[in-house]
Amino acid sequence: MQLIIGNKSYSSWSLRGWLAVKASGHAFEEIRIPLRQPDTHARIAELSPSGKVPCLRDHGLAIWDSLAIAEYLAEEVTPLWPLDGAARAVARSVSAEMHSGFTALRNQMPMNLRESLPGKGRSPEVDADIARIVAIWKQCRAQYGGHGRFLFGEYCIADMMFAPVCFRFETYGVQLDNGANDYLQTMLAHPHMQEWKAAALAETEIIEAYRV
Ligand SMILES: N[C@@H](CCC(=O)N[C@@H](CS)C(=O)NCC(=O)O)C(=O)O
Repeated sequence: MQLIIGNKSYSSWSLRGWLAVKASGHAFEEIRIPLRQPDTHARIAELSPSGKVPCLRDHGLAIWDSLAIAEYLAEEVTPLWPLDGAARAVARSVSAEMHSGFTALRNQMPMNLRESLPGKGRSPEVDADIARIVAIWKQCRAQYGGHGRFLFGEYCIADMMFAPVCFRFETYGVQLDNGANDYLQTMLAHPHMQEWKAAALAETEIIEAYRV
């Protein structure tokens, strides 16, 4: 199994796909292609049908787009989604909402693990995105979290979809109340998040487009 990803400092979509493969327990080869370089497009296009990362390659099959990668892995590793049907439906809903929305937050607070930018990137639109994310986190944990500390109790794909937001909140110093902050700290302490961050901190490329 191979996973094609971008820079760990900047590629939020890659993070989601990478977390899903890590959670699946599969051994995999990581192919890291730095973004926004003269050869980036050609290198990704050779391996990924969409020309974007992440892309998973397994037994000759290419699976692209972070959510499709997570779904592919979830078909064989049941615990990647909540076992309860109602919880699973809501987990899929918030994952899809994250996947297709939050444009202001995405654009104005790009993921950037190697910088500390407290207070930057804020606007009324970003604040509305943050408020919606906090509401999702609280509602999921209150309704489906049980005794676990993740959105649906056990760590699942929904948490992976919000993982880049967690790094963004850390970089941009977004202040959260206790309930939301407890979830943020739970995510930031997850061993896979720590592993990704350590590798990001060891990167050296600087991409201006991801700096605000
Ligand atoms: N919806 C896609 C988005 C993938 C995406 O936009 N990836 C960016 C990097 S984070 C990319 O590959 N860009 C290509 C480039 O910069 O050349 C997913 O979930 O995987």
